[in-house]
Formats: sequence, structure tokens, C-alpha cells
Amino acid sequence: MPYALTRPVSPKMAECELTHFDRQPINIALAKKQHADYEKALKNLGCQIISAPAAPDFPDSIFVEDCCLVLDELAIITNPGADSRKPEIEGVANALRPHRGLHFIKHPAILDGGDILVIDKKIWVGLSSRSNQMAIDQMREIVAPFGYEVAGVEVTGCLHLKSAVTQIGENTVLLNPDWVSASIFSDLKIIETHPDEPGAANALLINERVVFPVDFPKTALQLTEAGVELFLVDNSEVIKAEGGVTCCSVIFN
Ligand code: CIR
Repeated sequence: MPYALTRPVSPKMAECELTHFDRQPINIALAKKQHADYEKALKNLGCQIISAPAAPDFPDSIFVEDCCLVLDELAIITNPGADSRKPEIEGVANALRPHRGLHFIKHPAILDGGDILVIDKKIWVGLSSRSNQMAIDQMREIVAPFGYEVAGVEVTGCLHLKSAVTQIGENTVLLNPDWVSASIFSDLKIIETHPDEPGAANALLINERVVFPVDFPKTALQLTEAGVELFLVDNSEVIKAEGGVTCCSVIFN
């Protein structure tokens, strides 16, 4: 049974970092309900939830994905690109310590987990405002002995690589071609987001099913028509904070 690492909603989530989005009010009570429903979805998909300790002073702490990368062999604790987010790593490292040997990305390298897309033994890392080449070099040194190949990817117009592309099937990705070059993923089957829904590329694959926000119905319809089995969740408050469905958990065996 896979584990899903999550972290509670901070009461300060409305003060979150924003890069490409305008600030909108966030309903904290609704965000908590949506997060509880998201955790229920993960349980229904066969995950056992483990929680990092609440970090109420850190507005973005719900977004555990950005603090780590967990592989079968090890975990990497990132150095998040936004200064306000750097203290989040301590609680995530403590939660992962019983499960994996930990390696750390060190200053001046910066890395957000939202920039890391792993498919089999290939790791793509977004070169975004949150992640830099030095982090890629450090990561490569850590994972190369285990047979992983690491490649940097340019992303434009969005926060993270996984805002632009995520895995939705064994050999399939969901991608917004305006934010990342589709040619990078030409070995895989590509489904493009609906043109009216540029933010719809972030989906979470678990056990051959895909957790996907109800907030992007046109892309959801395209996916269903392509035979992708969706597990829909309401994610409106996380989306206002420039997050998506992958950001709020880390799934590992
Ligand atoms: C941030 O700007 O860091 C947060 N407001 C959103 C982080 C979303 N994380 C993710 O996509 N992995």
C-alpha cells in the first residue's frame, strides 16, 4: 500500500506566495474541507496517509511536494526557491526520516519539488524561478548511482514544471504546450490541455487512476474520452494559491 505524505492547511494560507496569479481571498474553512476530501480520495485510491506536523506559521506548508523528492532508494530534501518556504523542509524531513535515507539540496542551489517530474528512471527538472541548474547538478550526483538520468527543462509562463506537464498513464503525459515544449516528451503519448484551461495540466496519477480538479471540466472531458479514469476533487482554494493536485501530497511505497 503506497504512503501519501500530506500536511494540514495553514490558517495563513491566504498570505501564500504568488508568482503568476493575482491574489484572491482564500476561504480557509473551505480549503480545510477540500483538503480532507482530497485525503479521502487518496485513501480510496489505496494510500495510507502520513502527515507532516502542522506548520501554521508557513502559509504554503500544505504544498509538501515542494520540500522533497522521494524515490524507491532515497529521499532528497529540497531547498525551496522562495525564502518564505525554506523553513517548511524541517517537518517534511522529520516525517520522511523513518522511511528513507535523506540527502539535502544545498544553498546556493534552489529546488521546488513541483519542478520535478519522474517517469521510470528519467527525472526532468524545470528550470523555473524556483529551481536552478546547481540543484540539477547536485541531484544528478545523488541519484546517478541508482541509474537515474536527470535533465533540465525550460518552463515559461507558469510556476513549476508540473504546472505544465504531469504523468497520467504508464506512457502518457498531460501537457500545456504554451508552457513547456512538447518535443521533450515525444517518446510518450501526449494529451494537451483544453485551450480554455491553461492551468489544467496538473494531475495526480495513483494506481492507474488520476486525481483531477473539477475546476477544469473541458480538459476532464477530453481525458475521459481518451479513456483516462478520473477521480475528481474540488480544488478551488489550492488553485487560488497557485497550487494543484500533485502539490498537496507525496506518494511513495
Ligand atoms: C508557492 O508559490 O510556492 C505556492 N503558493 C504554491 C506552490 C504550489 N506547489 C506546487 O505546484 N508544487
